[in-house]
Amino acid sequence: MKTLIKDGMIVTSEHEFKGDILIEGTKIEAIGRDLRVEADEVINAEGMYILPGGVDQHAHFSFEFMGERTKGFETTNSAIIGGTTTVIEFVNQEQGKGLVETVEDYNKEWVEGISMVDYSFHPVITNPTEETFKDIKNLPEAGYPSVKLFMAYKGQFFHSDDEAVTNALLEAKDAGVTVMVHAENADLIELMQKKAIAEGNTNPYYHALTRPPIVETEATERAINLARFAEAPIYIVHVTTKGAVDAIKKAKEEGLPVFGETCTQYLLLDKEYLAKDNFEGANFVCSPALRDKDDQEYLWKSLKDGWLNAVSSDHCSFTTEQKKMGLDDFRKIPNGSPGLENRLPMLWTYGVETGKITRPELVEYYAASPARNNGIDHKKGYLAPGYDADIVIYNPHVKKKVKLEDSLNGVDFTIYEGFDQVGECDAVFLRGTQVVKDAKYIGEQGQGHFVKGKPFGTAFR
Ligand code: DUC
Ligand code: ZN
Ligand code: ZN
Repeated sequence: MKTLIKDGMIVTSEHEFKGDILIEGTKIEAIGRDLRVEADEVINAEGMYILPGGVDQHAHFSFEFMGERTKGFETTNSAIIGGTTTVIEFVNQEQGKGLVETVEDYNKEWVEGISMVDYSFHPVITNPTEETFKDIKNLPEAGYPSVKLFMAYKGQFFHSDDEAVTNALLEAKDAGVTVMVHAENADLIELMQKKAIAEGNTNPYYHALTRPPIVETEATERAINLARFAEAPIYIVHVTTKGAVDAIKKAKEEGLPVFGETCTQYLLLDKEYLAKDNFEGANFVCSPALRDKDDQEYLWKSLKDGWLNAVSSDHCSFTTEQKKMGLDDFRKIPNGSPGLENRLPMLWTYGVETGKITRPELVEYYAASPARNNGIDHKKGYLAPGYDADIVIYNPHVKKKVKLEDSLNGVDFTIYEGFDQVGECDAVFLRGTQVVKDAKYIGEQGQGHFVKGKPFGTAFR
């Protein structure tokens, strides 16, 4: 089957030009002006932008918080409708199992045959034993060339101390495995949380007040120092605040291999959303907490200046019912908010349309760079012959508002409700198969494939 997409504005991470793309089977066969080829189907993309399918390197379809679990891969059509064709999922190590074993079992039970998006995995260390650290060197062969540790969340089974982070860094560096950390100071958070609760401050707003920017800045600086000690690269996930960006910037200026991403919600939302009435603020409880408008501006600038190298979603779908677990105590509100489907349209609307980033920069942060970071850039994140035909045809003429009724996130709210949206994914192709048509999802459950990542991603290059 050959499909020819004609006369669209093709956007790569370097430039944009008017042209055609020929898909043959699952791959991009050719790109150019006025391709003179026979095709089974010809799509006129005049007036549209053609982007590579997005790669979201930070998703939680299986996050567990105090026994509550997020919606799973049966809701990954929400990724596709938002132009993301590959997600990389964090999988918490199960007690009594190794990292590779955990991911393989998780894939079989929860992902394979269910996912609508192509996928890969980041194992998360929860059992910091010598055996676990030794297992890190087996990750590249299995195709998961990264490992994550949570410096936050004291008392939870997935919390890691500095010793664990350092051991992971020491073990990962020769194997080309990228160590990712969620950097927040767990002790400081606990101290502030206890004080807030003792003073009777139980509502969601205190989630933000007890995780101020300093807890992230301090842990980011510490993580960088642990990497400096281990002489290993490090990747800081969901950077939200000026102090943390500055720590990364300073390390880069010293020549250290330190990298970081931010997420859509930290670019668009601020902590006042947690003050919404009727416990609605709980929907905006994620960690790190939402910050202030100044931080948002600094994050946009940091993308522009190259201090941060990706924008992820940190997609994490808990329902309002699940959030109610923390009705009387904000510490029990499951952390996380959905947002995969909004990542591209919000970056377009609030980044490209406002001139904060260019279209090629958008492609870099939402597709190409996350593909390189995770060693899948031989197949994903680019529009070029030989690559998987993961393609978005973006219609920039649509103007609408984000509404729950249009959402596929599987829960009963969206954190971008009422936000203006410029443009939408008119068509999406996943390995050559059309899975969005006329802005509607038309794919099938189980169409997603595992993507094997290669070691020595960006952090090592
Ligand atoms: N933060 C969240 O908000 N959700 C999932 C995990 C995390 O660290
Ligand atoms: Zn995190
Ligand atoms: Zn996360």
